Amino acid sequence: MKKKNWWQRAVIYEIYLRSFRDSNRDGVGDLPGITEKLPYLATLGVDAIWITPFYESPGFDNGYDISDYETVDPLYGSNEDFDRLLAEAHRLGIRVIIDIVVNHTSDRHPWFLESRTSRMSPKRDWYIWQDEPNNWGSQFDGSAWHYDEGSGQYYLGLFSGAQPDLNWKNPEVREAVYSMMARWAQKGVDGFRLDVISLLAKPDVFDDGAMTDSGYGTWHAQVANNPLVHEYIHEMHERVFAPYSLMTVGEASGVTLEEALKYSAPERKELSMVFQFEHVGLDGSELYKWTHGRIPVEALKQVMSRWQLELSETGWNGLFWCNHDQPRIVSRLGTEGPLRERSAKMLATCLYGMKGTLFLYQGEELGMTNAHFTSADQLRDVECLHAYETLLDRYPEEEALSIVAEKTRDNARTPMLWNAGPKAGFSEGEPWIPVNDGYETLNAEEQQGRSDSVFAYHRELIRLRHENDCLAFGTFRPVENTPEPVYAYLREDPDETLLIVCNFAEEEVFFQIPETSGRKVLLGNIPDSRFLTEGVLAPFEALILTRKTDS
Ligand code: TEU
Repeated sequence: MKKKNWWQRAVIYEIYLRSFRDSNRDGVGDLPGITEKLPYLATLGVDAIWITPFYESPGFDNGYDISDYETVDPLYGSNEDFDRLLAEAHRLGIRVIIDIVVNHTSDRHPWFLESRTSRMSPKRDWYIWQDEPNNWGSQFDGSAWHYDEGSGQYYLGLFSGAQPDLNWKNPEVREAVYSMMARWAQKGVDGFRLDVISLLAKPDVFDDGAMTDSGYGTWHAQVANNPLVHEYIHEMHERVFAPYSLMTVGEASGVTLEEALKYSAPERKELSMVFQFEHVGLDGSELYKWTHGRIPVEALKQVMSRWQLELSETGWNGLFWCNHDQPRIVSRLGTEGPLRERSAKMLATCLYGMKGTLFLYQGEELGMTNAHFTSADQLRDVECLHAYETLLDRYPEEEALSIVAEKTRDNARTPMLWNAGPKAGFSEGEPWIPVNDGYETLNAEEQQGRSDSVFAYHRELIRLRHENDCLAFGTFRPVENTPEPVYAYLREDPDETLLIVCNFAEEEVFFQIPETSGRKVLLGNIPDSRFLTEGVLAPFEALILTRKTDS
């Protein structure tokens, strides 16, 4: 087996802490809840977990607004609970990646409380203050500039007023962040998921941005991937990532291929990889997702192949369909109907077949669907609550609700479905967000007991990623001119070639290519495939076909 970095053939399981498992009946998931479920993850076979923020926070954005980087929020447990979780995970051979938010803090963080006391505060320059706002809008609500009455200036909060942006130009800020990160590394964490890392470097001058429908200008072009960000990340690498051999993945929405290459090329010593969002943004636009749009399969194929071709040899890809900000992939690209499980397996095959580190989001291994919210009082996420208000100005209530229900981040955040018991085994209390319907049949316990479940299929795919060198490191090559719903590509190394074929349609498709000759099935999602014999792909069929090179 080829030995490279552990994370290159890894499957990393994202845990949305609030919704994974509640151990103390308060309706909110917690760290002991994760520890309790580690054996489940060991059975699935994942290499690592990524835990969403558990630090002290007012909870405006569910923890992505940190008020103390070094203390576990009592809602989620204690620092000792974290130590126990880390030790137990390591004992089971599961690495732990923590999610760190250093573009902004909470407005309750002592640094910000100090900064806002006066224009003369020694921490004034730790954040970004101006006498006048420009036209930038924030991600969650209104202007990106927030007035502070006490000191008579505006501060920048690209996401919200509750999340003031740190001033990365200030070396003291960088120093404070690096030493905080190093302390987590000393505890033994194996890596970081770095929230909105592409936004760290702000321009020298804040010009108005192009106006959007929201009535505000955009900041994206001026902020994202500003050249200085690479210097900061390189410095972070020298100070923290290299000394502790950490794996890092930076969230970089809107990142171009060129930029992703800079972040992830090993010789630049920045990050292990980034998350790019082009493929999951195809049903809207980077800046506006509130429509009924669906992801067009043809465009999806183009985008995914391009990232494979241009990044996977010289940099590295972070592969994902789902995370805590995205609606469920089965609802977006598969079906919630009778073929739900088959479509979930097809989507998994498509992604696991690619080259890069694979990120699996809780519940995806069961083929969990969107939540189907039917009233606004079921919604929790700050982003969608604001969007809903805005949509109500434009659409009748029913339409506004149906758009929000389809695209809200809450779709990913409903409780993990553990079993057929009360509240799906998530909590013995009242969950903070409603549990999806249908958990009596769609749950982890049921799937663990069935050899043809989505869970069993993911387990098999994970095993293959670990054992098959070609799947891990083989070169990617798309098969050209396939019928629209068929995505087919090759993975090639000197000993073996793999052909991955996925039918994204709910209909049978006829598809014959010379590349199938001499191949046998390594994995497929239906029992009696007619593909090799007749060139017929069943609805949502997927296959991994192998051919060994003659020696
Ligand atoms: O997300 C950053 C980000 O760009 C998201 O706002 C994304 O565009 C949006 O959710 C898509 O609808 C990160 C975190 O993943 C997210 O949960 C936080 O709310 C955000 O940063 C602020 O910290």
